[in-house]
Amino acid sequence: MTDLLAWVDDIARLARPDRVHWVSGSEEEHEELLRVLVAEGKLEKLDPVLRPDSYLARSHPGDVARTEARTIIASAREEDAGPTNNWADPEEMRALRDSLLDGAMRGRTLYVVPFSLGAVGGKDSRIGVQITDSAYAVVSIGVMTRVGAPVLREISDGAAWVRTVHSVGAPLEPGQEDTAWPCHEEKHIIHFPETLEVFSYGSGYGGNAILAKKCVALRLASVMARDEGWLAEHMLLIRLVSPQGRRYHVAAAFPSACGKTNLAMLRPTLPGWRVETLGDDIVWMRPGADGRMHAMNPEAGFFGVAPGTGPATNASAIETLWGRTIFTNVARTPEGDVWWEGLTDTPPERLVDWQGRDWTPSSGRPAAHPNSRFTVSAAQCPQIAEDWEDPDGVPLDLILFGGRRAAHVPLVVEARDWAHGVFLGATIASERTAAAEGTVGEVRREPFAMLPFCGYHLGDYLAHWLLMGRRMYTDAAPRIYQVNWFRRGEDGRFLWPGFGENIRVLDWIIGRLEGRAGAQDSPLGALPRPEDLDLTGLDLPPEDLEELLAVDPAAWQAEAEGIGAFLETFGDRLPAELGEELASLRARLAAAEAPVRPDRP
Ligand code: GTP
Ligand code: SPV
Ligand code: MN
Repeated sequence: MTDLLAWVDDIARLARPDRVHWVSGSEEEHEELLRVLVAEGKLEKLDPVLRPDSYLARSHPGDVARTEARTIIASAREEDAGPTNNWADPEEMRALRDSLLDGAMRGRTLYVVPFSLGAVGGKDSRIGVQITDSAYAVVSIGVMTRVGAPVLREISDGAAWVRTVHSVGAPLEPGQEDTAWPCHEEKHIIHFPETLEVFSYGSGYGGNAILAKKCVALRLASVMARDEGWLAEHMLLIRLVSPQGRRYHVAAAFPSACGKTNLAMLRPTLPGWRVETLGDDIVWMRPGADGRMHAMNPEAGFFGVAPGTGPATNASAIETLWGRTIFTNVARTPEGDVWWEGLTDTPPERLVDWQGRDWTPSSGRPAAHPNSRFTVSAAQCPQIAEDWEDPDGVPLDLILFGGRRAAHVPLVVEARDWAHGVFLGATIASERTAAAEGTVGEVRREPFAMLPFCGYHLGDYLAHWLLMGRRMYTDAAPRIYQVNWFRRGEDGRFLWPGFGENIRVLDWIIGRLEGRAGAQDSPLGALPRPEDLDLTGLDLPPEDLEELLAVDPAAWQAEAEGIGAFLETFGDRLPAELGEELASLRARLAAAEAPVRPDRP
């Protein structure tokens, strides 16, 4: 506790805020912060009948997503950050931090936010403290994690904790008027993996500002997990209940804005199936004494993508957002409710867009920002599992890897074993989305959906995954599959209906686990023949289905080249098993002369 007091004192002396506020985590405090944010013009209160206790924030147009180019792993040795991370010298970064923090909080309040990832006191939970000068960040952290007095008690009882400092970098001179979204053009998201510290400067948005999320629960936690023998992953977590009442626990890694929240809240279209939500973005898992992998969601809320979320695609999310929600960068209706592309088929005639400008359907620009988000407590999800906060977590049966791929990658592929599954995870590629700055649509490798989130050398990370496989009994380890909901036809439309219909793929996978579903082999791994999928009631043209299940060896030879070039960047840190997996993929592709087409029924 004296450590904590001394640290807060040090930062306060440097940043020179007007006042220091220790966040208690009480409901009254949360309400008061929201009230102040409204009074300061930083949040707009939505209509209390249409959207009770809900708020809208509009960000600065230059601060709308994670800034990967400004995200740094400042490990002592450059090679420990690996080829996929930006590295900088930790001593230089400490000096930069001190110079940026100098007077950075003048005219503002310094909030001290103790947070717990996982239930407070849970055996696998982790504690951190975020210092921030953004009240918006404070209320967001309060939704996304467990915060306040109970966490402080853990710290005073001697629990270890990680130090994170966040400043929007916009001090106020006496008499200077504040802006609705203070931030700084210059942004730095700096991680110190050896000392488990984060310093974030200049941005108020999402993972740049809610440091418990990507900075701690993934980048720092992946380092802790490597050292302690567990895994910190960018995954959703669900319980799938079959028509026979059998329960399966499924984790799935898809890159940002590639379908985790949607799969986490799946409403199956096949009768008898049920999905219970456990988490939508981050999973911590560890091999247990029973030889199985045990998984838990360290978060307490959802920071979900708004566009595309509608009653037909994700009815559960829509119900979750009934009220008590903070929306950021969505559009507002004249009645004081929210709107975004995909919420309804036809847009309202008039809106105020995410930048506060008048908008009509003929404006020729989206009303909501493509990376607009909702922040809401997980407890509000109508299908949340009743034991979602259980610190023991759940035993994992299945792991899915996926990305957004318009071409080549089939709907689903089965891994032969753990090493092959790790190869599938390692070689996932995906079209870039608006969740981070960069060119939307460009295909890049996103191993394990962790490219921007692994806090150490990705080659070592792949070796760690292989090691975790050896920490489980072979028959008890989760089975691994690769999926792709985003295959497109030549005309650009999605070939697979997705969303609730994804249960048909899960049904096949569970059928494989239960030994009742058929498959055919392909150079990539086993995949279903058309007759192996339950397509009852689905109006899917046979030629689309054929395309979804086809493997084109020529295209895949080119893909294998790309995979080879990517894996080579890991040099001697690439585990030999993955080189062997690639060689065996190439051999299987060479042996398959004609395109592998599923046998027609
Ligand atoms: P992050 O919060 O950034 O990590 O994103 P996420 O992986 O949780 O993605 P999310 O579920 O929010 O989906 C992102 C976008 O993809 C939304 O616009 C969804 O409507 C869309 N989407 C999700 N699932 C599917 C699907 O099965 N098919 C299609 N076509 N689109 C989908
Ligand atoms: C993601 O980009 O994967 C997110 C949003 O979940 S953020 O928290 O901003 O990283
Ligand atoms: Mn995410």
